[in-house]
Amino acid sequence: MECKIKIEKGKHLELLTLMNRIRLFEQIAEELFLHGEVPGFLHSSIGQEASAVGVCAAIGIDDYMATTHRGHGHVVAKGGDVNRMMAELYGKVTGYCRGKGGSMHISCRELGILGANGIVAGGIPITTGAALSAKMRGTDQVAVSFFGDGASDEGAFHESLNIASIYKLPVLFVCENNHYAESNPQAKHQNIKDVAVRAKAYNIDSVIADGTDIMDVYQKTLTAVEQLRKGNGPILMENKCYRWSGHYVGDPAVYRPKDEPLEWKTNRDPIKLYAGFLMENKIADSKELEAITEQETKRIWDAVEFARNSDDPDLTVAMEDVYA
Ligand SMILES: Cc1ncc(C[n+]2csc(CCOP(=O)(O)OP(=O)(O)O)c2C)c(N)n1
Ligand SMILES: [Mg+2]
Repeated sequence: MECKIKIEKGKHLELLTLMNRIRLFEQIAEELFLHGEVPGFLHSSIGQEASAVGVCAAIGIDDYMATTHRGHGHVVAKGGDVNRMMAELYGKVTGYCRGKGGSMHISCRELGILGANGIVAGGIPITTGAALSAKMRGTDQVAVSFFGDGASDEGAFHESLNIASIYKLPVLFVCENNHYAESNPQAKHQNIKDVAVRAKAYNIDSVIADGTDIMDVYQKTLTAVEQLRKGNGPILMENKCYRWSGHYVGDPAVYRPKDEPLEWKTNRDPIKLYAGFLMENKIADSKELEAITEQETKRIWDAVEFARNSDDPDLTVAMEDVYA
C-alpha cells in the first residue's frame, strides 16, 4: 500500500472507521438474517469495503451515487445512518424507505443516494441521467455508479457509456469486478479479463485499481473526479476485488475453488491491509484501531436495538408511492 498524497491522521481514521462500520453492519445483519430475524434477501459486500469507502471519500455530499443489490457498503460510505439502514432491513417504518424497500432499495435524496437496485445494471442509466441533469443545471456535481462485472454485460451499461461519452457527462462508472456474477466465474460470462477495456469502444478513459487497497482506490478516484469536474467526460473505473461470501447470504457457493476465499481473506483483507499500513507508518497504534472496532460494534448493535424497537409500517402505506 502506498500513499503519495498528504492525508491527515483524522481522515485515515475516518476511512478505517467506515470500513469497519460496513464490515460489522454486514456481519451482524448476516447473523440475524440466518437466525430468521431479518426478513427478505441479503447480499454481503464483505471483502469489497476498500472500493466503497475509497470511492465515496473522493466525492462530496452533493454528488450523486447509485448502487446495486450489494449496496450496504456504498450507502454507509456515502454517509448513510446505520440506524435507518438496519430499520429498513427489518422492514420498519423508521427505515430509509419507511420499511418498503428493504436491503436492495435503500435510497436517500439528502445524501445524493439515488438508490440501491435489484435490477442488475439498473442504477447505471439513473446515474447517467443525474449527471446529465447536473450538466444542464451547470453545477459541478458528479455522479458515481457502482455495479458489478456481470452488469457490464448488460445493454444498459453500454447504452449509458455511449450517451455519457457523446454528451461528456460527469459520470464515474465504477465496476467492482469481484470475478463472479451469481455462480458464473468471469471467464464464463465475458471473454475479457479487464472490464476497463470496454471504455475504448466508447472513446472514454479508464483506470484500474486494486479494490482491496483503499489508498489505491482513493487516490485514483480523486484524480478521476478532478477530470470529471473539469468537464472532460466520463471515466470507467474498475476495482478488482472479491466477495468473501456467496452471492447471497445463505449461498453455499460450491461453484468456487475451495481455497479461493481463504486466499483472499488471508492475503487481501482490505481492513487488515489498511490497519497494517497505518501501524507500519506509525499513523495509528493497535489500541486506537481496537477502539474503532469496539465503537463500531456498539454502533451496529445499537442500530439493531433501534430497528427492533421501531414500529412496523401501517398496512395502509402499501398503497402510497405507487404509480399507475
Ligand atoms: C436484469 C437482471 N438480470 C438478472 C438478475 C439476476 N441477478 C441478480 S444479481 C446477478 C449477478 C450480478 O453480478 P455482478 O453484476 O457481477 O454483481 P455482484 O453480484 O457480483 O456484485 C444476477 C444475474 C437481475 N436481478 N436483474
Ligand atoms: Mg460480480
